[in-house]
Amino acid sequence: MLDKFSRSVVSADSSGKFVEDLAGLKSFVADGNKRLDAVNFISSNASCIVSDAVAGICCESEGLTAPGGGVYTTRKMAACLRDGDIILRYISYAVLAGDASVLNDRCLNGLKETYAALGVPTGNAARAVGIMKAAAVAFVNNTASQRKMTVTEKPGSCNGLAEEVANYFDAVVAAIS
Ligand SMILES: CCC1=C(C)/C(=C/C2=NC(=C\c3[nH]c(/C=C4\NC(=O)[C@H](C)[C@H]4CC)c(C)c3CCC(=O)O)/C(CCC(=O)O)=C2C)NC1=O
Repeated sequence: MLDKFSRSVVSADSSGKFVEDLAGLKSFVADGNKRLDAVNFISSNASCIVSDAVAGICCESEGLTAPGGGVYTTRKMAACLRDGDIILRYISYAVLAGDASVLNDRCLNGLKETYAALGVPTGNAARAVGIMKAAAVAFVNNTASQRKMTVTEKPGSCNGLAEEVANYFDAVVAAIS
């Protein structure tokens, strides 16, 4: 697993250079509190984010809860909610580290094959990830209408971080599609 610092060292070493991305590392440090707040905001709303996404796909695709559907039986529904939780948790690790390697190596590696083997509908799974993305981005930007946090930062100051978070969700969709 790499974080923003170890990633810089590994890539400098592989080309035999000193670390050059010092400006990038400096802003990573400077934005540390924003990053911690973003992780806190995502993780403290995790069950809401996940259950809303799974409820969303069930409303949109009624076949999912019908006999033979992807979440038919409480066992499968529980597995689906758990997967949403796992994915969100690994994304929160990536946000903390400022690097996607923990998400890629420990969560996404082989997930597409697992879903194919079990017949988990990846289109619906990708849609659930998309709904989680919209919610998480709203939390990071502090625009979630019902759950605003009191922060000293100006509105929009977490745009860059929200974009990074969005990219992690996009990576999940790409990995299972
Ligand atoms: C380390 C990280 C990690 C990941 C990523 C992981 C995923 C994961 N999801 C699984 C199953 C599953 N995943 C789902 C998920 C869904 N079904 C749907 O229709 C929805 C679209 C979707 C929810 C959004 C379901 C229903 C199963 C059970 C499938 C079955 O057994 O038939 C399984 C098979 C074993 C099990 O049932 O526990 C794995 C390994 N496990 C891990 O340990």
